[in-house]
Amino acid sequence: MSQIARSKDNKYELLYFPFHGVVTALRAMFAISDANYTFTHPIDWAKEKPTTPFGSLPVMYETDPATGHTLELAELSAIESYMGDKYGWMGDNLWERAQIQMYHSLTQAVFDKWVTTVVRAPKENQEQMTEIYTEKILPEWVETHERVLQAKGCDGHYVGDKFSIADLKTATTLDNLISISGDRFLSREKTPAIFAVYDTVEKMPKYAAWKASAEWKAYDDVNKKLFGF
Ligand SMILES: N[C@@H](CCC(=O)N[C@@H](CS)C(=O)NCC(=O)O)C(=O)O
Repeated sequence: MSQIARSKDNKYELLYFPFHGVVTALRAMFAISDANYTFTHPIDWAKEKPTTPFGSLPVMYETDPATGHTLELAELSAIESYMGDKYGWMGDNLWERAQIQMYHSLTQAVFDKWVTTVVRAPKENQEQMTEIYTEKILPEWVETHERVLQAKGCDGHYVGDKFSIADLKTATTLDNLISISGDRFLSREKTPAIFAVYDTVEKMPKYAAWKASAEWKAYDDVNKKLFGF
């Protein structure tokens, strides 16, 4: 199995629903890599659910074309770190890797909290939960990340001078956070260091091409229809 995981010629399939959901950064990882990949979607989720490792998506399948053996990996963070390790987006040493995971985890958490506190709240509680999110949870993330990135010198990266999965997670999540709160907390004037990360990622040619693609736009349209952003 670890032999298969080491190969760079493998074919990847990323199974997830036909919207961005939680995989905006993960899909971008495939798009900016040179991996041979396809994005697939469940046809009948109720039937397919029990066939996945933990009854949820995303799931990544990685096949060695030489042997036909397939590895199956679930859990968003595990897949993102795995791709990050494969493609060199986890820093240059153990400590950098840990720092990258720390910032990546903080940003994944601020998105997950939106889903758990607001999106999944009963209709009658939604206004109150939105207020808790925008008054407390989101400003805390903004303050922490702007402070950390300012201290580092506003250079467009969380760790070292290289692109990492922490940079990508913030860049992709920022679009959602701005949809939620407008420019109340996040703007080029108020949070220049966070925007330096955003701009650095947006300028990556393969990322920009992916974000401009019809495939990305199709996921975006469904996302907007279902979740409003
Ligand atoms: N812990 C999982 C959670 C993923 C998750 O929440 N997936 C949702 C879609 S965003 C899902 O599969 N929902 C369908 C279901 O639970 O039946 C991860 O990090 O990958």
